[in-house]
Amino acid sequence: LEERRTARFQARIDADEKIEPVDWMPEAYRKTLVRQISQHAHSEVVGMLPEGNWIGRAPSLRRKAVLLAKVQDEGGHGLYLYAAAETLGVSRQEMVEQLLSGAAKYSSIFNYPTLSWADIGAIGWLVDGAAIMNQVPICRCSFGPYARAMQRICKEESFHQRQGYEIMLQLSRGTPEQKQMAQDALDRWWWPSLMMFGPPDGESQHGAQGMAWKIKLFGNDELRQKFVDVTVPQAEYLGLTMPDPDLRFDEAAGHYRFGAIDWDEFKRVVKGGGPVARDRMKARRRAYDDGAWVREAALAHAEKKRARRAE
Ligand code: FAQ
Repeated sequence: LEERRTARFQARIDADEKIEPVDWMPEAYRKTLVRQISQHAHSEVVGMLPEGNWIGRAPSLRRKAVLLAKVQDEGGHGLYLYAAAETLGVSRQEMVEQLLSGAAKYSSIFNYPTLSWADIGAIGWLVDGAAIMNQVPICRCSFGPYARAMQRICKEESFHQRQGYEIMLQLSRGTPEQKQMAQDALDRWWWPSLMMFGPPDGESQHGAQGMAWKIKLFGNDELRQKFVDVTVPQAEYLGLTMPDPDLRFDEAAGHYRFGAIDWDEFKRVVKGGGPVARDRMKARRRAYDDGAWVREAALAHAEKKRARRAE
C-alpha cells in the first residue's frame, strides 16, 4: 500500500499538481519541507539583525523610513513562513526552540557584520538579489502553502533589491570617499552572497531529492551562475570592480566564469563560527526572553475568553 501511495504521490508531483496539508505525503517529504521552510523563516528573522543595526544611524529621514519598512517586511516573511511550516504539523514554538538551541540552521550570510552604511546598499542589491534568484522558482514549488507564501515574499524582495541598488548607485555617483565605501561593501559581500546558494551540486545532500519532489526547481550551481550573470553587468553600471581576478565572460557559453569559492569559510560560518554568529544568537535569545510576558498575556487572554464562552 505504501509503495502504491508513494508512486501516486510522485505522479501528482510530476503532473505539477500542488500538494496541500490535508493530502497524504511521504514522511521524508514532510520532514524536508519542515527543515527547509523553518530554516528559511529563521533566516528572515535573523536577517533583520544586520540591517536593524543601521536603523538608528540612517543618513536621512527618508532612508530611515525605507529601512524600517524593509526590516519589518522581513519579520513578516518569517511569520508567513512559520505559518506555512505549521500546516505540516510542527509548532512555531518547536521551530523557535530549534533555532535557539542551534539545532536548526539559518543562512550563512547573516553571520557577517554590517560595518558601514554602504553595507545596507550591498545587502539589498546582493543579498536580496540572491534571495530573489533562489526564491522566484519556489513560487512554483509542489507544496501549496509554501508556494503561495513565496509569491508575496518575492514581490517584496524585489522592492528590497531596488532600494539596495539605489543606495549603491547614489554612493558610487557621490564623492570619492562614498564610492570607496560602496566598493568596500561590494568586496566584503560578494563572495558570501555566492555562498547563499548552498554547496556545489556534488555536495548538496538534499539537492537531487528536493528537485525530484519539486521543492527545489533548480540546482544550487545553476542558480548561482544565473545570479553572477545578472549581477556582473549591474556592478559595471555602478562603475565598481568585482573582487574576483578570475572573473571573465565566456563568449561561447554566454556565461561569466568566476573564481573558486572558499568552501572552508562557508562551512565555518554555517557552523556558527566567529563573534557575529554568537551576537546574532544572543540577540535572538534576548528577544525571545523579553517577549515571554507577551506570550503569557496572550495565553491568559485566550483562556479567559474560552472560559467566558463556556459559561
Ligand atoms: N547557509 O543539501 P543542501 C533571505 C545547508 S532568505 C546555511 O544543498 P538544500 C531574505 C543546508 O541547510 C535566505 N546553511 O540543502 C533576506 C543543509 O543543511 P541541513 C535563506 C546552508 O536545503 C534578505 C546543508 O547545508 N533562503 O536572504 C546554506 O537542498 C535580506 C546541505 O545543503 C532560503 O532559505 C547557507 N547558505 O539547499 C532577509 C531559501 N546553504 O539542513 C533579510 C529556501 C546550504 O541538512 C535580508 N532554501 N545550507 O542541516 C533553499 O532554497 C535551500 O534550502 C538552499 C539549500 C538552497 C538554501
